[in-house]
Amino acid sequence: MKKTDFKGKRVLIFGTGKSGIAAAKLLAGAGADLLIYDGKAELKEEEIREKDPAFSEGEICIGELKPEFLDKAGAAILSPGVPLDCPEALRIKEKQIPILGEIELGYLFGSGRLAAITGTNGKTTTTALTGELLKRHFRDVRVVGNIGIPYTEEAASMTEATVTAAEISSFQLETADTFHPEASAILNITPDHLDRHHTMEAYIKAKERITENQTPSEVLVLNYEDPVLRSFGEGMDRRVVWFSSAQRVENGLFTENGTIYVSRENKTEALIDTKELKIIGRHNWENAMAASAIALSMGVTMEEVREGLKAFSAVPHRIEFVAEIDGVLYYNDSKGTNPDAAIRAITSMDRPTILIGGGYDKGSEYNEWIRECKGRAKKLLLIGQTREKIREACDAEGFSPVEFCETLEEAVKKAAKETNEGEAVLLSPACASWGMFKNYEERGDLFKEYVLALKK
Ligand code: UMA
Repeated sequence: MKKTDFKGKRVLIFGTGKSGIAAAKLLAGAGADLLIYDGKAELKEEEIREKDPAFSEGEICIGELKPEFLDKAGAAILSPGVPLDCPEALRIKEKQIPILGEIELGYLFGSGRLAAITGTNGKTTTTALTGELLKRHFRDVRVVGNIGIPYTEEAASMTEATVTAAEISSFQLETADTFHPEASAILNITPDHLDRHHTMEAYIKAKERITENQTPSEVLVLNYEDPVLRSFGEGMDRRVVWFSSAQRVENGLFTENGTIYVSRENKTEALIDTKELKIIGRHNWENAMAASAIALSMGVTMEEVREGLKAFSAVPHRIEFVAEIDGVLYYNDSKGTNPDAAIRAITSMDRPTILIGGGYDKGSEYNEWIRECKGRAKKLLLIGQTREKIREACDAEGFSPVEFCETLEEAVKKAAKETNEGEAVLLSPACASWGMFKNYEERGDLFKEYVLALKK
């Protein structure tokens, strides 16, 4: 579909969260008539109207999707959280109503140059960092997508001079059809969101869609140490730029003896000593290399990249230092929403740690995470739906002690009581927040609130 196709068209907005609100605003501005739908039966019409002025007009349907909406709609915009195989989406497809993801819509209305980043872990840090590096060189830089700023919120005000860094999740890639970044990156692929994608193959396929519309001369940044990505890149008709934290690569970036190097056109140049980075851990060197690869490919200079890397600090909720209370360090890793992210957090800790984990069940396996906790976590406090499943993994792996808590607040208080000076408390759930919290931000913010309350 084209931008102009929306004028006078009735468009079904599926989902009334951040993406739905931004898409509704954009489309109302483009002269579309809105049909607003949310499947959450508990919602009330007034609640939706009050969410944002964008929903003050237009018909609203909640719970069961009424047939009239399907009869009237000329297109449907899916929020990322809506699976393509849910009954309502299937009904929309059956009626042959064109389905566009919110990202696709943002892309259609946006302008300028675009870099897109995906991966199981590190994509928020890498996207934020890419944005910072681009800002050193370009005047109008936008950072959008899964990071929390919908693409559709920024799209209308973009110009040809705009340069965008977009964090794109596997959910968003499922419905991104003509989406075409000039540079893309896949950071790593480990099991996540299997409740939504059902199989690892489908999850990998979704991630790989990020480069689908790129041409052979366009840049695809890939992690050389990720077996899935290595074989994907080796057969790929793209300008592949590798990064590796373990060995030298040609035409790419690598880390050797604590220094990040850039190798291109038969020349290898030191970029930065990793000690100069404010973000810690090997996984963050990888994020820094991926962001630098994108920025360099878009015209940012080595010196600008170096300065940007030095200035950048961690994003909130990602192994974020919260406070030191009675000699105990508190870290918030609420964004550790899958086992692989949680492994990165626990392996970054350099002192005995009480770990708070558990949450919504996405169908993940926890054994590897628990193995990494051995010798690092002195105790595991579990909350949420996955408590039993994680305890079973602990039993299987011989990890103890483990205790259940009813709430996050109870877990924080218990952790504070049971830690001594020189130790740490880490919230790194390995699970999504849904069910107990609105999102990982709310979970992390509440954690920080409970921790700071210990001071009083
Ligand atoms: N809804 C339905 N039916 C469904 C699913 C959802 O009606 O089957 C409705 C819900 O009732 C709710 C609305 O849709 O009213 C929520 O839509 P949403 O889940 O897409 O959430 P948004 O607020 O639009 O936020 C989305 C992303 N959320 C998800 O992908 C789940 C945000 O990523 C993103 O920041 C935002 O768009 C802006 O682009 C969050 C996330 O958890 C951070 N992402 C996952 C991750 O990082 O692992 C992929």
